[in-house]
Amino acid sequence: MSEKKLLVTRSSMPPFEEYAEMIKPLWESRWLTNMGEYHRMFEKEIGDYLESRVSLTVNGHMALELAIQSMNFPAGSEVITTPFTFISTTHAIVRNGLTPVFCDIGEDFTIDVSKIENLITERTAAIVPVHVYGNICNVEEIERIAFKYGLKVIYDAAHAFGERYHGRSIAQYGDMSIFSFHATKVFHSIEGGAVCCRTNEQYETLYNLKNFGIRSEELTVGVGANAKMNEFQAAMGLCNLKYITQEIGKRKLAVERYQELLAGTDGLWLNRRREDVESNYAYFPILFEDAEQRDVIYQKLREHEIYARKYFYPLTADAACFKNKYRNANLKRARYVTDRILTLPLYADITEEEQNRVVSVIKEGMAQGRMRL
Ligand code: T4K
Repeated sequence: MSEKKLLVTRSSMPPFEEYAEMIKPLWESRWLTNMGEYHRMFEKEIGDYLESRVSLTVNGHMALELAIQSMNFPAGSEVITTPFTFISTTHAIVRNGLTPVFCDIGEDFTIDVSKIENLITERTAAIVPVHVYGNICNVEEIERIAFKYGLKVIYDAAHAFGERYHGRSIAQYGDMSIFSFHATKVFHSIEGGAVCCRTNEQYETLYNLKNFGIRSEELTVGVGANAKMNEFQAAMGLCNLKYITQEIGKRKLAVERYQELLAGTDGLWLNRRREDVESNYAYFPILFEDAEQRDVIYQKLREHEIYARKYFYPLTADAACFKNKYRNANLKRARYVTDRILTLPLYADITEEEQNRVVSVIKEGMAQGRMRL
């Protein structure tokens, strides 16, 4: 088939000349990393945008791993989290020597807050919820539970860049929130991430953890990793930040168009967006009533060079490296969703023709009913 490949997403790029201009001085200064000028500028600008004190990191995963590490939980502590996420969330917990306790998800694909309290033991130290697809968790209820039991909350907000809930930046929730600026995200710095800190002390701890604990040539105050963002990343972030409103606006139109085209399709549910959330339109997941049909249509789309993705299948609790290793609650809804979910191609400059192509394969497949793979 000679159709053009449609991938699940496509990085947005700033005008080439703008980035080229931006990185030119680096050939002169030869200062490429280790908290250079662009790092300082980007940390400030992104902090202003997110309305939070921000510590930049090399990627979103290290942001989460170091945010958790900065809390100094006793080894073996339990962390209540969602299994319906990218594998990074669970890895960040496990790589800190902590035990993930998987909680089921609700209708909106985020952690089911009504199931959290039953999972709390004397070893529970924290909750790591995920604003999956940019769907905002029930932050009020999570805050209430955390306060009642003295738990920390670290939000994996990798998908939620730029979102606001009741007018307040989503970066401000929990004890910390982390973002990913990966090339596939609504906003990116090639690779990159950020930890949103509440206090100066948190910010300084993060600084040590991402910079070997080094404070000066002769002073190393603690054990740390190397998770610094470099100047090329920061320059890309600064360029892309100028276009973020435009980027989100274009995605909104594309999402609304998918919604119109797919509304009312028998056997399909679309992601519901809340009125009280200013969305970033990060992903376009669709949920099939019939699990087999999801797999058939996934395959059909591929035959038409359309690479929708099963974000997120399998559940992280069922990843080969974690299966049967941890105490799992009843993950009934999460298992239902993971077997039926598909995220469609979505990016700022997706064309109407491309969207039509995606929708027509899906509708044809749905009309034919179950087919053999
Ligand atoms: N927490 C959550 C909830 C996350 O979703 C993620 C990352 C993290 C934490 C960790 O953040 P980072 O450390 O990654 O900053 C992709 C991304 O690599 C990953 O960042 C993202 N979540 C995850 C949901 O998606 P893959 O394995 O699906 O990527 P890949 O290489 O298959 O790319 C997907 C599509 O994106 C490609 O088909 C085309 C497009 N693409 C990809 C790349 C690499 C581009 O357009 N440009 C590119 O440079 O994980």
